[in-house]
Amino acid sequence: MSVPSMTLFHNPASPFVRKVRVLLAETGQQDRVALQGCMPTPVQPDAQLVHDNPVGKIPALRLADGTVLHDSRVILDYLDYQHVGNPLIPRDGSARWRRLTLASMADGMMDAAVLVRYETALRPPEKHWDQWLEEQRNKIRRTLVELESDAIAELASHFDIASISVACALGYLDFRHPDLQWRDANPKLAAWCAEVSQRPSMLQTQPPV
Ligand code: 99T
Repeated sequence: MSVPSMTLFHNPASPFVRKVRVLLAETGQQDRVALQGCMPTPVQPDAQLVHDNPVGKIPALRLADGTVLHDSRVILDYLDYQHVGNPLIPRDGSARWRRLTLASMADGMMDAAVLVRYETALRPPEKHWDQWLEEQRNKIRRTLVELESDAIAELASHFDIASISVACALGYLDFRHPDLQWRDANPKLAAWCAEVSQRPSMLQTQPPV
């Protein structure tokens, strides 16, 4: 076991942080990172985090030399260069752009799902903007439909940046938005999710119950 040389600002509820932790586990780098808990929200920034990341979002990763990396996409890219196994982000060719685009679809679902969470959990009910909420949910629904119809075989082919990102997005929907019942319209995605959720990296990083 090595002494951690990096610090990850994290919260177990965050699907963006979970992507980082899954990649660390999948590439055998968990021991290199110490976890520093924080719970920033758009209305309650974390002072220490804001010092390191002016945008005030997690994940942020402080390296041994004090450099701070963010956001999750940058951190994943960095960490994927820090191990000797097969890269989890293809380095070039069409695979790179396709896998990153699938990952971006997952990030888009996470963004929409987190915004819905903030609107419903942090804003007084009388101020909720129903049309805005519904269109955020529609972003998620449309993306799920495309993954279900076009991307299952690609996701199932290997567990990399694309699969990690989609798995973490689906885990977040289960955690914060079970009311969306995303499995009903997406049975192939549901079956794939059930399988990859059993990976040690996914089990170790499950959001709190
Ligand atoms: O918006 C804020 O001020 C604080 N929010 C965050 O730090 C969220 C935590 S998820 N992180 C992001 O939105 C990161 C997005 C960025 N593009 C990335 O890293 O990829 C918390 C979810 C929850 O508590 O339910």
